[in-house]
Amino acid sequence: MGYIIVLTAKLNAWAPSGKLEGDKVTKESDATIGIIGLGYVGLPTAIGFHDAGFTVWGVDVSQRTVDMVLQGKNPTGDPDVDDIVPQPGIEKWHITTSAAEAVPHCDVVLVTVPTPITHDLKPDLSYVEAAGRDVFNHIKKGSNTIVVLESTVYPGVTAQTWLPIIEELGLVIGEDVEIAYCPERFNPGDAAHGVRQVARVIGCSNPEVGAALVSLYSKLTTEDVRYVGKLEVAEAAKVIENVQRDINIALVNELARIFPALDVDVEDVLSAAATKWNFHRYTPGVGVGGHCIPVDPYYMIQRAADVGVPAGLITAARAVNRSMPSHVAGVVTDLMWNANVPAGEAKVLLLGWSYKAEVGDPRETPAEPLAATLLGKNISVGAWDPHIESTLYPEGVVAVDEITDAEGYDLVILATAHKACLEIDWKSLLTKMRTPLLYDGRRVLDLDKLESMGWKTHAVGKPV
Ligand code: SAJ
Repeated sequence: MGYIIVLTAKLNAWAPSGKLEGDKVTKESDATIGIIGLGYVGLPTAIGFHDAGFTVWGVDVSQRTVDMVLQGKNPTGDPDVDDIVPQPGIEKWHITTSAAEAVPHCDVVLVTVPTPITHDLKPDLSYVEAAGRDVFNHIKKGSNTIVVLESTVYPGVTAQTWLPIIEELGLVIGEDVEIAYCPERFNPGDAAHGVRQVARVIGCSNPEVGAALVSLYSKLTTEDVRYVGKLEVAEAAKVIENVQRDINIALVNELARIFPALDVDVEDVLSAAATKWNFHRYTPGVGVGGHCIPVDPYYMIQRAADVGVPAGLITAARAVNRSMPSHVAGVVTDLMWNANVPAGEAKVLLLGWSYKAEVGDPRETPAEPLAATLLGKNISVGAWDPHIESTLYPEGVVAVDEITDAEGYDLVILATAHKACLEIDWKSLLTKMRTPLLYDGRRVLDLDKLESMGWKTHAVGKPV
């Protein structure tokens, strides 16, 4: 009976209705939410629940992150978080490096830790395991704390990773702890799709817990929140959302290699096709970066391999997108040789380094393999990105602190479509170029206007 009373207490704490019949819990009871991992996902989530009126305990292993958040500063690279970090001294906002301190206070603990891939492209679940162990180690017996994984994984990870730990620690599902999965689903650098504006799905083996979490997350976001059944359904939904995106981008990247050979600009073709009501428009580029799209497909590939089912399309899409940096490096090398740039003296300037516009995040950025391929051809590489700290560039890449310092280059590649990159003084840069070659790696520049200025313009998917 203890279980039902405890869970009812939690249901009631979040239920939009009032007191439950014959129950001592009132609507005003204040659920406390723990968030483990205060990165791009965790910190906005913690802030969102705090703004929704909950008491929040935020935990991060990084003392630097904890110190910055406690000072009201934003340790992530997402500018949308800059102005919303609660200021020192605010109520119901507790930030610590210690799960031991935080977890006993929490009714629900959300785990928002990285799920990267290893160097040999396998899922790395070490953060999920470590965070789970840290939480379960400090759960009070009989508390029926609900622990929710939000990180992107493949179907089965939550149960396979956490249930053995729960059993090892002698915890009882339904009395001490419940586990659930609710994928994070928002887009860094896109205020329109923050934690309070995106639809969510909840997976859990216990429908009552699923209902409680629907009620909880409905206080966080204005969009649809639904219980979708067992953990694996929600885990699969999130990973295939990003698999689909990777495949769609791979299609336009493959077309960006085919159509120039037919003397046709792929952008003209895509724009024409986009006049059809159900054609989904994507844009070819120097490559696909970030901590989601180029990573998540490997989780699905691994899971399919585990059960002996081929994932040829998903694998092929990854191969196409991973090949774009070297493809672009080959194209621009030929452009420089054809412009009689002396071998061994060529200098290339990358405009933008971050994996996508308006964020300062170098994770899996295609700029890195692009630069490495150019350096491997004995071509010097400089990079200017106002969103990236100069210390983050890999060895061999010259950090250009001010775009006005850039001179003597033979080719400029727009690698990231930051507004700041698009709006540089192109005339001034042109006067400092040794060879006026320009390559639009994101198909966002007005090439005709730049040609009229004196640039020799080229672009991904455009016939040379
Ligand atoms: N990219 C292209 N062509 C496109 C779109 C993107 O080359 O048409 C490249 C980008 O330059 C970047 C990479 O792909 O290097 C990923 O871009 P993204 O726009 O998908 O941005 P992400 O990685 O931040 O993806 C997030 C994801 N959100 C979550 O996982 C919760 C993704 O599911 C979203 O669809 C995406 O934001 C979004 O923009 O909606």
